[in-house]
Amino acid sequence: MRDLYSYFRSSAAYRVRIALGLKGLDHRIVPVHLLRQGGEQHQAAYLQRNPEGLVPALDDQGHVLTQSLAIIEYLDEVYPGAALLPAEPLARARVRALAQLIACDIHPLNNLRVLRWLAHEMKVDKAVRDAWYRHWIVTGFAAFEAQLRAPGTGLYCQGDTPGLADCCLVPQVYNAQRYEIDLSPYPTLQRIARQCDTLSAFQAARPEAQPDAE
Ligand SMILES: N[C@@H](CCC(=O)N[C@@H](CS)C(=O)NCC(=O)O)C(=O)O
Repeated sequence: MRDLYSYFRSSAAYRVRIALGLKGLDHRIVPVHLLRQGGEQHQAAYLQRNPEGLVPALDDQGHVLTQSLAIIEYLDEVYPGAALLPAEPLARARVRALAQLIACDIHPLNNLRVLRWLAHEMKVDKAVRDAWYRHWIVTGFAAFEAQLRAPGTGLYCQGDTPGLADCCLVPQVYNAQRYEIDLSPYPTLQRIARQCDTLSAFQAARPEAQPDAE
């Protein structure tokens, strides 16, 4: 039994949904509503699984894992099938750097709890919060696009098979599109995201395909 604690719009959970699909691993989605009743991620039952009060968490045969990148690397190490990280150390480091550019340097600045802190504690109005959100995406995407100009890039972020960096890129592009960010300055990033969207693992992981989609 494998349960993924997920919210349809969570980009960190979206990364893991893609990885599960690419590995061909059966799983059940357990929705955690991030907004309802002050956020189900803060309820005691969920905090036992992830004391950070963030999704995703993966229960893999009774072992509870947190942090999307750690979960994806675990799945890659434990289960056969499509490799999500290349074997060669320099290529592996490049994939991790691309993944972390998004997961560590863009996403946390735009997370729900940060936006809420800006709104409620700092009294920042919506227009300024939206400008903040867009700023960190365009700053990160400019660097990501520059990194993609390296020889390692192929059909996907690294070579011609999808992997960890693509698992991170596609959900971040989804967020950028929700905020109507112009992606034309990032042609390689856009091309790779479109390529990913042709694959069933990416299609099945999309927010609108989730059981808790609204
Ligand atoms: N570094 C964590 C980030 C997890 C995270 O920030 N999840 C967001 C959704 S994408 C969340 O649960 N937010 C709830 C909140 O901010 O209250 C990971 O990669 O798993």
